[in-house]
Amino acid sequence: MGAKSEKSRILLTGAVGQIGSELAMALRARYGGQNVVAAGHKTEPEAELRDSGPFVYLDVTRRDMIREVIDEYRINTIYHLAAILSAVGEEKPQLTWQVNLDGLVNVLEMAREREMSQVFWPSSMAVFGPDTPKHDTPQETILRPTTMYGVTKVSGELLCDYYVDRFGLDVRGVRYPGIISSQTLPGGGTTDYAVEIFYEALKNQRYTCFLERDTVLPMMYMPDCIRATLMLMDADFEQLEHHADFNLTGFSFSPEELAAEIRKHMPAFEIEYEPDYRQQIAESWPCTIDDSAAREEWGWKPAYDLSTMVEDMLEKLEQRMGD
Ligand code: AKB
Repeated sequence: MGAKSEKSRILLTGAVGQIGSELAMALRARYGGQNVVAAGHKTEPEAELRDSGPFVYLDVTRRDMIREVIDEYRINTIYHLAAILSAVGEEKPQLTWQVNLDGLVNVLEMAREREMSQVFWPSSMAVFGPDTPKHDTPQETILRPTTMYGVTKVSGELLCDYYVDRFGLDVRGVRYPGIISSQTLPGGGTTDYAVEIFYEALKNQRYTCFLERDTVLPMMYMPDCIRATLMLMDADFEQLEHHADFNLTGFSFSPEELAAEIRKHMPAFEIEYEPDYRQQIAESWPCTIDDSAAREEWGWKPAYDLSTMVEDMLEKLEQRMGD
């Protein structure tokens, strides 16, 4: 199970999103553009994504549509990233359930029906809630989230484990922390401030943050996020004790600490704080995470810390915004 003896023919849902757009290019570099079908829902793909391999429009709540794409492109591996994130999830809880969970059931069922060799599905640190220990949050701990997004992620983890145990499907996933990236803006999450701040710093030298100054959250820089995802997919399935619920982290910081790091490069940068409903979501999540299961089972180790991430983000965004 999970052995890559056959050629990978991959379907990536959520390919226009923050992680999907970069994962698509990484997968295409690895497996060849024609072997990675990028699927988006409503948003138009960037030219790089559209021109480097097949692109399809896909509603993951429609199982028949997923089946058609799988059959047309002879897909044997699915990276299922399409989801509604935490902040939008509180505005549209029913839709979040439909997209996040009905979508996942559809993907798992299709993977079972068409005998996929692997499925990747991302969980999130949003599985944790106010009752979970906040520091060094363990792998096995209390999972009682207070957001609909978190509810779908806990349910999704259980569902993935069920498909592993009951049907022998190779399903893998990590609990992503907040992801910081320079290519595609995140949409609808609580950790989005950590990306927006860079754009505003470069454009206006100031940023109004929707979280309190001292709200510490676990984060990760995109190159580490992509590397972790591919490392987990490369791991020997038989050696894995966990499957779709690996704790994962890069480094943790507060808005105030991030602003101070940016100020080292841009001394005039200013930040002010106007917390909104996302503050409550952030407060229900951990400050730091223990990802030793990922380190032990598949060798995870992040490469970036706060200062190297900030340096790289500013360099990449300055380049892109100057183009
Ligand atoms: C969000 O903020 O909703 C996401 C997440 C932590 O999964 N970035």
